[in-house]
Amino acid sequence: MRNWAMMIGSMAMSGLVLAGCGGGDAAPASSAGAPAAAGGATTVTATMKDLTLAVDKNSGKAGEFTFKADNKGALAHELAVLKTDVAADKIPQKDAKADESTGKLIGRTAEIAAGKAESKTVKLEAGKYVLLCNVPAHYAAGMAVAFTVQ
Ligand SMILES: [Cu+2]
Repeated sequence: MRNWAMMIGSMAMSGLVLAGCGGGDAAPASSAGAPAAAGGATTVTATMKDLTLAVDKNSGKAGEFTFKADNKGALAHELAVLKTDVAADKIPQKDAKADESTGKLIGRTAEIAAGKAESKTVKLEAGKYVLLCNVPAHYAAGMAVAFTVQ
């Protein structure tokens, strides 16, 4: 967690001060202005570059997940959570994008400018998901990763 100090700062700002929480995975971290539900949310950090997408974990237990999308690239990116059994690199494409209608879109961030980060909290049931950036041509370039919920 390289942004630990930053997250502590934003949690303090939003009043989410941890009291004796020992669980690294369960820390309700989020960007300022979008506090995660208290307790229990699994935080997944997605780091985006031009044009890659990497996550600090690729699975978790059913429940609330806070995806923190950190855009370290020079282009604008987004993070979408799609429920699908299709492999991350095999989603059919339409108009230079992954065809989200082939799965179930659970949520997405707004488009994130270069150097910015945005968090999205969603509730996920057990199953297979793909995390992707669906800015035109970015999915085809490889901005997608599999995510499993147990
Ligand atoms: Cu992108």
